[in-house]
Amino acid sequence: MIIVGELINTSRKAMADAVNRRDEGEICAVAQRQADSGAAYIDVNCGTFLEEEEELLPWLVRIIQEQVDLPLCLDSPNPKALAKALEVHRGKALINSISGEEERFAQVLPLVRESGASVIALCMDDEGIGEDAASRLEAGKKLGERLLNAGIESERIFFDPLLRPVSTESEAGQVALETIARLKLAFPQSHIICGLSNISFGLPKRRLLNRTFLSMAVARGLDSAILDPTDPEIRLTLLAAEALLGKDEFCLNYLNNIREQEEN
Ligand code: THG
Repeated sequence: MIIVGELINTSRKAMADAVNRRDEGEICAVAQRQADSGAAYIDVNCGTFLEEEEELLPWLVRIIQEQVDLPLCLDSPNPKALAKALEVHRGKALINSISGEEERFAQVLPLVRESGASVIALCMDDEGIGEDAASRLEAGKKLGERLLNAGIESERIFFDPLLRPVSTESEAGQVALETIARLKLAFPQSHIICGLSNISFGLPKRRLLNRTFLSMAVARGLDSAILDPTDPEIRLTLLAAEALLGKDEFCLNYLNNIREQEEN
């Protein structure tokens, strides 16, 4: 499972405050905790700062990569902010994101090509986000084919079925699960990712909903997620799901982790 740490996002009040104070110590500590918890990428999103995003995103990339030796998931719909962040990013980033929207596709594709980064491909286009799995899959397929035709290798593409809150869209979980299964068949070499915590907006016991959905999604082929890696329950759920689905030979990873816990 490729884990992307979600905590450096200014939609979270604590992070908005830290960025406002330009509190490098606090921001880097949050990055370090996620790295220590097994994140492969650290998501960086300062989208709530709108006007300042083009300055702030590269600043965050610089200070975080001085602290942790990990690639970052550059989370912005603004191609200029992405370009400036890529200029200072070390290693191969994960660009979050491209979509089938014509303007966005045209502006983000050159960044993917020139940087050699991987990219999150949102299953949507100028028609918006489809209501059912068939329309999400269609948008995802078209986008995937355009990326492959542009020379982006399958392994660099992370499809995102787009997870919506079940509090306002009861079918959102089901639609995403079906889309994941069908994306997996259509693009077996690519990755499938989702922003896990979206599912539980507006409901109590969000972590319960997040980790329950995670195990269902892993069963359908999800192999990457933007989530809070510092939540110990979510890590255990992932270990259990992978063992139960035959993704952990002889359950070795499960056994080793449980033993480690018992020793502590
Ligand atoms: N797909 C892609 N990228 C994404 C998302 C996605 N990036 C953003 C988001 N969705 C994933 N990241 C988060 C980060 C935080 C939360 C949800 C998703 C979250 N935060 C609490 C809140 O806003 O209520 C935090 C409260 C707080 O601490 O203040 O839920 O789907 N490609």
